[in-house]
Amino acid sequence: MGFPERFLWGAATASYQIEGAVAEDGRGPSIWDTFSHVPGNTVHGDNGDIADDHYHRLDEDLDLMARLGLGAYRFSVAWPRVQPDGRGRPNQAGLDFYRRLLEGLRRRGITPAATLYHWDLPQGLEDQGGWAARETAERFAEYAEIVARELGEGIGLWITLNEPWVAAWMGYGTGRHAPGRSEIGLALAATHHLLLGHGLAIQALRGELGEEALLGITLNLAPVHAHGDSESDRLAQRLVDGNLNRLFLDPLFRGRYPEDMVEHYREKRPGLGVLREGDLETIAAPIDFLGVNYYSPRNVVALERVKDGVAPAGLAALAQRAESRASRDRPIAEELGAAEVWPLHLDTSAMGWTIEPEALTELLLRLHAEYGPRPLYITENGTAVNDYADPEGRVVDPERIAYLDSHLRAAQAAIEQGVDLRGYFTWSLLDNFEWSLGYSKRFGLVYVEYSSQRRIPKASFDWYREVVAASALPTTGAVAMEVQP
Ligand code: IFM
Repeated sequence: MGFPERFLWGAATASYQIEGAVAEDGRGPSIWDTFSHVPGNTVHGDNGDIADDHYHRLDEDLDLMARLGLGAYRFSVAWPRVQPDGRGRPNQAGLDFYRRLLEGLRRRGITPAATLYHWDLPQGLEDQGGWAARETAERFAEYAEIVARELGEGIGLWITLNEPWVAAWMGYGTGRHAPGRSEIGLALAATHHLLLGHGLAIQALRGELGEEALLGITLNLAPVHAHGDSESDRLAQRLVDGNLNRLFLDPLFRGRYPEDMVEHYREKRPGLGVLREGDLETIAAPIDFLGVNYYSPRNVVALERVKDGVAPAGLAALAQRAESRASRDRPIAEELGAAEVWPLHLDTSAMGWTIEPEALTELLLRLHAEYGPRPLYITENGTAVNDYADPEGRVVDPERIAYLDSHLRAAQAAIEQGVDLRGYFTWSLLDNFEWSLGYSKRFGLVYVEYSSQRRIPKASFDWYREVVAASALPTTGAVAMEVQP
């Protein structure tokens, strides 16, 4: 199976998850430094102080990218390296790190895809209210302008925000992510200010880079499936879809918030009451592509159908599974009258997420039909596996190969039905700091032995290298894998 000509093959990472060097060259503290150092906030008390030590191992990691044959590399710029407390003059030593990265990519013929915000808000801005405050959106646009001016040349794709849903709803709604605040009214205000920050940043980037630059945003999106056809199941499905998908897609592409969401959250303060005249026009400014992060769909029933923690037949509910996402997202779903469930016949990843590749086709077709047609990139897709280095020092991960293979076939099915999908970035190049789950979950094509920082390319690395080289999947469908002795 072939992919369109010039299809961009990539891998993705994010600053706080890999860089380490948190106090070097003038970097200021971010909300994740603060949050991860509070006991109880992360598994094993892990933090990003060292992470993959990528800051000091840049050349080695660039060589891995070249060995993989990547066409593009998606990374994020750490705002607190560029502006240590989120405002004012840029820190040249911090920018120099990204200059070295960009130069290394250029020499290896790899297109940089830069994300401006992947959750490491300067702590100084959080102290002034963070994303719940309008000022943060304005500061973000200034930071975007600095990055465009100082690093702009040679960046192929610009992504303003990564997964604003997670930043707003996990950071300000459930408190399971930094900054650890937990009020739905704040999550709504953060949603609006993140989107406003995106719109203002698009203006700043356009002004600095001109019409040629390719500008977009990355959302975490997923089909939401109702398991049951009662009116209350369907309502639960609509509201969870509204919160996860439409609350972001509608303002970006239709210039308005969905009516059912406005209605449902009317009583929450400050909520969407922070909206001012002209904001929606700013948010809906034209962009060149949408970045889609997809891992797994959501399966829901009406909350009232989960009795004493037990879900209807064929499904499991939270009490029957102690899975990470369930417990982290639960307050959001419950407030919407929904319970997340797991169809028992489906495989799950080491994250406890169901593996349903056909939902990726469904998602891409929906975006094309309801919010497009427009150029799309899958800016993240991948899976966590309980990887380990065997006694011979190899890491063999057939589960990851099967996941990537099936999801790339699902992407291909969408392309064949007319979706303008232009590229695919797997998450992730390297095992890394998985936020509140610390180093307990491994998503990389490259295994990182944290005690020594040794990198071991996994079997999936070799498999992906061949896919990238051929710009095609193996024809058999079965995953053939030879392990080199
Ligand atoms: O590790 C994260 C990433 O930072 C954002 N998208 C999902 C990944 C896996 O949970």
